[in-house]
Amino acid sequence: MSEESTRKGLSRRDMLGTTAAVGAVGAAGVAGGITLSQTGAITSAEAQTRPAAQAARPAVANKYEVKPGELDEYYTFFSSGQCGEIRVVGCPSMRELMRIPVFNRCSATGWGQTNESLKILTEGLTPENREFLKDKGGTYLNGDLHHPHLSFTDGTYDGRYLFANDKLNTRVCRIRLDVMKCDKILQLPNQHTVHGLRVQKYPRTGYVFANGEDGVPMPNDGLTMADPKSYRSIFTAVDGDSMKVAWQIMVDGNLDNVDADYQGKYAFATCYNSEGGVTLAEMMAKEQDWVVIFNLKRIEEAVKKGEFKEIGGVPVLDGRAGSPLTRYVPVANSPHGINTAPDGIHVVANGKLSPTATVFDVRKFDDLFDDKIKPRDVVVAEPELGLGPLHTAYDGKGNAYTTLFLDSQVAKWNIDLAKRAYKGEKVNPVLQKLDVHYQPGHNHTSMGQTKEADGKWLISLNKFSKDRFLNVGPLKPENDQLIDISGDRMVIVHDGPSFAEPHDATVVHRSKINPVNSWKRDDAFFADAVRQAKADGVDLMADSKVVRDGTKVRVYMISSAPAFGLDSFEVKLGDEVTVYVTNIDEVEDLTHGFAIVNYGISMEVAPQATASVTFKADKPGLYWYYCTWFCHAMHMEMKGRMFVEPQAS
Ligand code: CUK
Ligand code: CUA
Repeated sequence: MSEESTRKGLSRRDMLGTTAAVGAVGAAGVAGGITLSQTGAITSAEAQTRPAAQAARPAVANKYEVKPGELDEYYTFFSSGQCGEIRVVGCPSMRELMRIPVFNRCSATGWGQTNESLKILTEGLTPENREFLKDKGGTYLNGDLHHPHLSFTDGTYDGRYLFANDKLNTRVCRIRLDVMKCDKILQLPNQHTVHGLRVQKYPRTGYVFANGEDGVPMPNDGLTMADPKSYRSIFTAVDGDSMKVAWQIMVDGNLDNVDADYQGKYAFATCYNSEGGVTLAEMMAKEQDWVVIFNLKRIEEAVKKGEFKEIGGVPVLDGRAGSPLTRYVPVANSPHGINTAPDGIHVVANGKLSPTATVFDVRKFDDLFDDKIKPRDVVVAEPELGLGPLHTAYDGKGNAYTTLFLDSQVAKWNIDLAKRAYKGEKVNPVLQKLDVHYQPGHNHTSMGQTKEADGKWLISLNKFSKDRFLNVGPLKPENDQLIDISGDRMVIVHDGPSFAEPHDATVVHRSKINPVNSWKRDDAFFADAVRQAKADGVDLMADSKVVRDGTKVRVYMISSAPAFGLDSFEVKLGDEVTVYVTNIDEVEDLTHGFAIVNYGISMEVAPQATASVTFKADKPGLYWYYCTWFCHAMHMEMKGRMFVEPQAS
């Protein structure tokens, strides 16, 4: 079967008439071992060698050098895939500005160790997994963060939140953009993995849509697991304000990527496994899969009327074939990304195993749900773009940019020309193909996922960097290439290596984001610490003292460069110790850290924040604690001693 698919892939390439230098580079066995990837050589529709390409380079229209001290025009929020964090990168400099730990453990900030982060990492777990993790530290230590998307109001970013998925442990996170910290993590019941994640664009977010990629039995208790016919894939709408599941809906097939319209009426997802297969061969068997469209108003009404089953504590509706809540539109084999254009009308599903993209007109969806037209009648174009179309971005000027994974190219094409070609006119919608290096997955334009797409920058997130950077051994970085799209031709202006992996990104104009410089004392992030201090009669901003409560010891100290409020403190063997550090410095950028040597404790305390950590004092002796964040000329001296008395209390 996989040999057959290889032949299929190659014949598609031959059919397209591109020059395939097969196997020269890139026999990396991607796409789950399909040898299709062997076509991932340096090939070009422009048939250029690299020096020639440089000679033929059109003038760059955009300024892309950001001099020392100058600020970038855009924030780029990169997911980090299997690293489990968010990375904030400036565009166009592509300088990394910050990392926001989410599903990973972070040595620098103590994310995954501080009480404040552990609360966020544990409170949203499902009951079964809370039980499962009971003796494993209470939470997962890893994740696979694919899709970072900002909250919308009225079709554009409102600067409140960023949402992202964890494909590994079926979670959705929310990041507050005022402090650039994660404040909520929700694990979805009934569902197995969250892959595609997008948000409601209108009137606001609103819903966060989360695709369950793989089907499992419901309930997944081991009693019926051998029969794939009992597996169900689930689509979830999370309420982005409360971070609770609003509703779930069961579908046929599986769910890959998702997007929503600009009218607040529909969400739509690609399905590459309409077969319900459990092996590669089975999943690729049919020539056609589909896009499933969700009618949000009808779903909300059905929830109101009680037309659901409550499973795992949430309402689950049935959206399988024949349901009034969904429609299934057939598209060519194994579609992947689905992207709504800034015109608010067109939606593109990218073919992956088909060299085409399928363009829908959302204005036709009402008629489809009223059964006035047939599913395929919502399709208005199906341009042939090249091999392995995965994701599409837009410039707001009617053009689309689709990544071609197998061809290692970006295809620029015009939506209107594609529609005319679909109607039979002899026009070629493809305007340019640009080599990228190599094997692009997602791509993103500046503001391109909003109605304010500005057509200035395109970032291609390439899965392979191969020879583009100094060799760092068998494990190589990926390559995010910055492309100037402001002129008629796309021009690559920057290569940016990044470690596993720049999976997806959102490029946001800086005017949309307004982070603070220091924490507000009434912030919910450390409200528990404030509450406990109050109960102990401690003023967190002024007092440094030890409060004993049986075998529980609470150590409160302020930090003010270059000293902690306590030069030492004493506990007894076996005590449960909680250290609360409050950074009373108000100076911008003056972060302290608190770490205890050989106790494995380390955390960040940003200006005006309180951070806390709880541990068992189960090792007697003297342990120095010190400040990990360089804060002062006397930073090395910012330390103290923890005495753990050998006699238990
Ligand atoms: S999916 Cu990976 S390239 Cu997770 Cu966004 Cu398309
Ligand atoms: Cu405080 Cu270094």
